[in-house]
Amino acid sequence: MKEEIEKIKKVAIESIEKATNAKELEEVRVRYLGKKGELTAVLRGMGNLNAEERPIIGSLVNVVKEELEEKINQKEKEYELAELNRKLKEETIDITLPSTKITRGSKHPLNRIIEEVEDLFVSMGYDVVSGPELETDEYCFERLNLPKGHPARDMQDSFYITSEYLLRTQTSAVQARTMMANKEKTPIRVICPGKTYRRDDDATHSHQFSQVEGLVIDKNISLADLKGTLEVFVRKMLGENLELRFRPSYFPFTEPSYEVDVTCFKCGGKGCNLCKQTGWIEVLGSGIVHPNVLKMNGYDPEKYSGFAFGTGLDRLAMFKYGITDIRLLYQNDVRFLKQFDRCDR
Ligand code: 2NM
Repeated sequence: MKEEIEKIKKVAIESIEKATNAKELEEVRVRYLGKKGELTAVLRGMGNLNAEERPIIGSLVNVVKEELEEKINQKEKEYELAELNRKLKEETIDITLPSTKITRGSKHPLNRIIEEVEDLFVSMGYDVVSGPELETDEYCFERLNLPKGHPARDMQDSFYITSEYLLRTQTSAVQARTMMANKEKTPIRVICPGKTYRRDDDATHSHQFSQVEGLVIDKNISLADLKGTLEVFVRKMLGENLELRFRPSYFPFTEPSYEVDVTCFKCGGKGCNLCKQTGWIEVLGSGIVHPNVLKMNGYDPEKYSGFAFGTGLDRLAMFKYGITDIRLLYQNDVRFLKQFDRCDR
């Protein structure tokens, strides 16, 4: 019996050593230590032994079992370690390699300007409103005191779609819509930024350009309100120390009307090529809303008054960022756009 056990042990150890993978090792485990295994069979056959031999053989089988188990476990660990080493070797990544660059877009200079203007006016209690780019003759001209036959309505200067519809030539149409929608509700404080269209195309004019117009209507609105507002606007956008000059002008929708000049921010007013030696640069149109405009859009000019202003956002962006050709703002050439990647705002 003893020899039989020693023989099983010897063969088992050989099988363990010969096993080349986890599957073979498992087969060895089942064959010798499993429920139907060879050593288990020896334990079962112990019924034939006498009382003296029984504990000796029993403990021998158990010792052999433990020994084999340990050997199998050890070999199993070796496999695991080898597998781990294989994986570590195969799956290494070179963390010193340069990473794939994520190319990031940048905010368009015009959108920077629009957001800056919006933030400023919202901080002064204005709403930002928008309207259709395809406008009717009625809102683009008629309700803004530009009757039929007015030179600004010339077919040569605008993109007419039909005799009634055209691409808006200025955003004032949105303000006429705002007045009509509110009908004597006051105050109205709005700015309307947006795209506008005219038949023009050179280094300083694009067929599509961007404007912002502002409108305030309330009781007792005066020129002083207009001046103060535009001073804040111009100084916040172009420089705190700049002076404004209000030059009498003419717009059909305002009376009186002013063009607003600002101290040349390049030469400080001394005269240079940018200001054509005048020391001033024209930046805004403005005025007191014409009584006809108030009347036509639902406000009694005896009770209410208002001011309005408008400016080109393209020109503002060009001044601010030193852009010399307006068309660059609309060509979306990444070599141009990339340069605004690191602007502080
Ligand atoms: C400008 C200049 C002057 C203006 C007028 C109006 C409205 F709706 F009240 F009639 N909106 N915008 C206005 C006035 C626009 O742009 C150069």
